Amino acid sequence: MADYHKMWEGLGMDLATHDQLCAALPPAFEQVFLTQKDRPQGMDYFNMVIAEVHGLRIQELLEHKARGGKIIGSFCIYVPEEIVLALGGIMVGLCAGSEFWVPAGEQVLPRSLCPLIKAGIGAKVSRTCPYFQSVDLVVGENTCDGKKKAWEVLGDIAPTYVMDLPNTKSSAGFALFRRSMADLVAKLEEVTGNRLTFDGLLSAIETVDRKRAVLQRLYETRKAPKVPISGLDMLLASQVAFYDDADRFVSQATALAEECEERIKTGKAIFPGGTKRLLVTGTPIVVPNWKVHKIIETSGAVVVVEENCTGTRYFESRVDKSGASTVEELVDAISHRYFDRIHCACFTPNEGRADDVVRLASEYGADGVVGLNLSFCTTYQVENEKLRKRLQSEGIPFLALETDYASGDEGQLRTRIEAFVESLGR
Ligand code: BJ8
Repeated sequence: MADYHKMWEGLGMDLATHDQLCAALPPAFEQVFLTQKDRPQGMDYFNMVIAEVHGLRIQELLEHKARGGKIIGSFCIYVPEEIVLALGGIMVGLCAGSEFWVPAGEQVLPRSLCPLIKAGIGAKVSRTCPYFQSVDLVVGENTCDGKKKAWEVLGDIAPTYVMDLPNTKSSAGFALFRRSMADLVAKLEEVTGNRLTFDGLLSAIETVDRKRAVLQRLYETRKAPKVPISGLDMLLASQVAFYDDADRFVSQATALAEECEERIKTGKAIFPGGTKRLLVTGTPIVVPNWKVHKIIETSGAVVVVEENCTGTRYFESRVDKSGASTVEELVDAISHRYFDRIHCACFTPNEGRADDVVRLASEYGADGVVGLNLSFCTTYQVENEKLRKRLQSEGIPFLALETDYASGDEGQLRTRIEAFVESLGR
């Protein structure tokens, strides 16, 4: 990697602490990913993206800013990237999957909080995330209690806007969501200095749809009896989708999908016959959190699908723009896509998620379901009970796990996962 210290210094980063983070990532990546056998060649691109995660992409974002473009950060898939793109902005998912940032987060937040929130805020507090240092605005959202209160803390140290979200999927809930969408459009128009146009928004919808379509195409290959790509590699590709250039991502992911499809034709499998197939559902798995996938895939099983916000919830549905002839109608269509089709446990009730888990388990031929939730995520933990009952009624084995980003519980997780996988063979 080139020397980016000057760029990082210009972003006001804590260089000494950031150097420690940069030193820790390559060996962790090597141990998790490069020890896998028969990885598709198309993964080389994604390896490179991670190697350059704080370098090349940041340089591109800064070039975009130098041309007058804005960078918008987000922590949730309810924040519509189509609108950011249509206004000449670039949206980046502010990765909050590293234990490295948790202690800094705990300086300003309670310890008994979800690690995703602590790491997210900790990345800003410690000034060690060049994405956070580059953003012109963070769009937070009123989803879980932890996040909605954390935005108040973040607002003191970073430009923050909070999207108000309802918590029921009712018509009143949709009306609130649609109003919030209009408010967000106004805010983003103010920040970017641009106005939404019909053609601009249509083109942005098509760009984001292409990204979602290629993720769907990649996921489809995991339905094959001989899985052509590991869950770990697919997880990495999905994580990269949240901050890579959209067109480049589509072209690289398309090449990877073609390679996986070719593997299916030739019957090339990367796991031995009889490997158990698991669906993982629950809270988002953001970069560089690869912990549980690694344990699963070294415990006699393969992850074939993720029902979460870094998996199917992100890409399964498209914006139905048919019949729209005005900007307002396109924003209506976007609002429906997000509100109707994303089933987050912050909503009550949230039956759509259990329906999706059952459907996906069947489509992907899963032998069992792992409910993987981050510690202190109350909404998803509570929802586990209804999910467990539903899966039991469908005859689908279920294992509920709760964990954070630290490595201390890896042995215990492995014991439970191995026992679960073994039970699937009976
Ligand atoms: S749409 S899942 S991305 S809110 S931060 S809820 S893990 S306690 S991230 Fe989410 Fe949007 Fe919903 Fe998806 Fe729990 Fe942690 Fe809260 Fe979390």
